[in-house]
Amino acid sequence: MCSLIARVEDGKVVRVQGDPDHPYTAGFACGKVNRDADNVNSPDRILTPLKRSGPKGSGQFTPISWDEALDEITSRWKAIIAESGPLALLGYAYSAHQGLMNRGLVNGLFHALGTSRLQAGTVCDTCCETAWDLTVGPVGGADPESVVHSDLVISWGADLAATNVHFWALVEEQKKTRGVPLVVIDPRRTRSAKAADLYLPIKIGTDAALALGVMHILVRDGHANRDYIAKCTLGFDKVEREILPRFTPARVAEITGLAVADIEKLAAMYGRAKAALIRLGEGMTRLAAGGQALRAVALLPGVSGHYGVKGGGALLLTAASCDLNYNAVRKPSGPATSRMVNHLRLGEALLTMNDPPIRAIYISANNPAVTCPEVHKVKRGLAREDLFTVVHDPFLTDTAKYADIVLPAASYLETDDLYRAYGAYWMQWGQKAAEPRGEARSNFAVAQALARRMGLADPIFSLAPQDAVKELFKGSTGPASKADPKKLLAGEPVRIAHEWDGQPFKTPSGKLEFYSEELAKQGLALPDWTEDPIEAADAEKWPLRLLTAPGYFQAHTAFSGISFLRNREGKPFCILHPDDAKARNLTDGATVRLFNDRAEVGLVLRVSDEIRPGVVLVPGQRPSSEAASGTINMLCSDRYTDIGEGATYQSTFLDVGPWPQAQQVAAE
Ligand SMILES: Nc1nc2c(c(=O)[nH]1)N[C@H]1C(S)=C(S)[C@@H](COP(=O)(O)OP(=O)(O)OC[C@H]3O[C@@H](n4cnc5c(=O)[nH]c(N)nc54)[C@H](O)[C@@H]3O)O[C@H]1N2
Ligand SMILES: Nc1nc2c(c(=O)[nH]1)N[C@H]1C(S)=C(S)[C@@H](COP(=O)(O)OP(=O)(O)OC[C@H]3O[C@@H](n4cnc5c(=O)[nH]c(N)nc54)[C@H](O)[C@@H]3O)O[C@H]1N2
Ligand SMILES: [Mo]
Repeated sequence: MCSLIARVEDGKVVRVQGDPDHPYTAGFACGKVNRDADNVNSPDRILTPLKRSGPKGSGQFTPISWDEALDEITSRWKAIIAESGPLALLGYAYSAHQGLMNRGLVNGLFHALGTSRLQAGTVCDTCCETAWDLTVGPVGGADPESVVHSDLVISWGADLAATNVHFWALVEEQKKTRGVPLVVIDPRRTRSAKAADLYLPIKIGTDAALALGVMHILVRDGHANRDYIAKCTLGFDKVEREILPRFTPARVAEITGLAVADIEKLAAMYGRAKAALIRLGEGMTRLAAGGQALRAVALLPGVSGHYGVKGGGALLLTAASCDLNYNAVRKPSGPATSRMVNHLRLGEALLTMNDPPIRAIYISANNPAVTCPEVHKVKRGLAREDLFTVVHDPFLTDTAKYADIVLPAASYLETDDLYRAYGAYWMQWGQKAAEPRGEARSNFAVAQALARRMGLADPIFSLAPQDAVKELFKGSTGPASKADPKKLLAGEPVRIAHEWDGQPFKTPSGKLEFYSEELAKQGLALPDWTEDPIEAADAEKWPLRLLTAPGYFQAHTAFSGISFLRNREGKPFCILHPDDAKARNLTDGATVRLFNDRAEVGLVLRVSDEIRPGVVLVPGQRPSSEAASGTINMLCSDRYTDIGEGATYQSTFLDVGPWPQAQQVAAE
């Protein structure tokens, strides 16, 4: 999203700052991006291709040339394809900080080769996105800039001050200048929550119950917008009859851990508002019933009719509204369908997939040895002697340590790309600010080099980025298609919001779907909240539940090459409520052991009442070398969410105790 200015001296990026001329981001860049010069210049950058010279995972490598690296990769791939077919290859490429071209063309390479395909993003947003698509349709939500018309803002499971800073600035301005109230619904008293007029410290995984409770009260108090419901929604009558009677304020209070008075207050504020804007976060969907949670909240503005009012409605993502010709880059050629590998089940795929087994993997812009659930399975898979692994990354990550060949990646400041925000309606061409350090190469360049050596003739693999980007606009529709290529390539930001005419619905019925034919097939026809039986059984066994939230000074592991930010974030830590710490005789600052049936990890303890008792918060995911021991995803299962086959980090139950080796670690 951010529009940035990079200062370059003698070919070296010396400073990155926000571009004051951008209409939305307006000169602001967050504390992480402000340090991106340190990321580009980090002493930890890999500067040449590397070949493994020790056991897998040991991190022992010797430098080789690009020609040697590319020759080895393509000769191995050709041999594997000849013996086992292209499905034995897996391209496992994700997003990091890249735009549409650097991310897209790596996928394009594997699409054209006809390999096994990555069902990408299940680690992140497929649950919330699929739930949104099945409810509202594959369309963008409310424009965050419409908040200037809102009379109530609800941040529902999003820590805006951390993950949506530009919108946060606008929200704060509305609060200050127009007195627009802010409600925050989050199990953690986040920085955003501290600024709220009403903060609801909801129990993890109970948002559907709260949303249905608010609907119950709206109906009870005559605040349901019957005209809007009749005109623009499908199946509300069934919800009203079969579901809402069960969600009385008293029962919702019991489920959510909130006070009846607070639930009533939220419903009254929402019922009175003329244009309430709900900013939906992804955090609440990373658990077993995450899809139903997202869906219930996304339905709320249908009951009040706020979807039809400028400044009202709900926003999860904006990306779906940008109708570029993505296939030009992502799917230049190759079979229409192929074998799929779920992003979050990498370990499972590497260990058990057959006919053919995965014999080669190419990992790019992703650090699954830290960020995937069942991390130990991922590592066991990557340790397979018969697996040929290539990792393309600017850093020697936990994952790269398992590679046979490591390729040095350029950062976003060292490559041309087209960036489209997913939380606002803007896109922009970001030109290369400096040449890549050492011998680093962009994803785009490496995909092209590999494609040529593999004999792929698609023109996209020989176009310069400035020409390739034009392919994205061929046959595109909507506001993005109207961008003037000259201005775009000159770096002018392009606004891609559609003309506002109420929230569009692109479901099968063309309406907001309270009842979903598609979801009926899996027994989820209507929004509902029920206790998940596996979670309930785990909760019997383990006293604490895991809450994950973003690291304030880290984003996953991508900024771990910046020592300033590493230090600001502190050593990998967990947070326990004072009551839980006391009951276990644990004190602030001690190294503690987090454990369940799956594994144990060692983190520093912080004691704070920013969470409820019964919860252990572990912000971010940190490289194993930074913690006393391990990474948090060793404790998380690779079970799927109810909708969208997403990750369920927060369906993790565990306990915390003293770290037996604490003294030893301190001595070291
Ligand atoms: N417990 C828990 N686990 C989670 C989450 C959670 O909330 N809790 N969140 C999940 C979510 S939302 C996500 S998106 C995933 C993120 O998971 P990952 O995508 O694995 O995230 P990063 O650690 O940022 O890894 C990105 C890698 O890309 C590299 N990189 C940066 N720029 C470039 C480039 O231009 N080219 C190449 N080739 N590489 C580059 C970085 O150095 C880094 O190693 O984690 C998921 N894991
Ligand atoms: N600083 C920083 N910024 C980031 C990232 C980062 O790691 N660090 N990651 C980036 C990525 S890849 C993504 S996908 C986005 C995600 O950004 P968001 O969509 O904002 O999602 P999360 O940050 O995962 O979670 C948001 C909030 O949900 C809360 N939450 C957890 N469980 C529940 C629940 O059951 N109910 C409710 N109501 N709330 C709950 C958490 O406490 C957290 O405050 O952020 C991006 N921005
Ligand atoms: Mo994400």
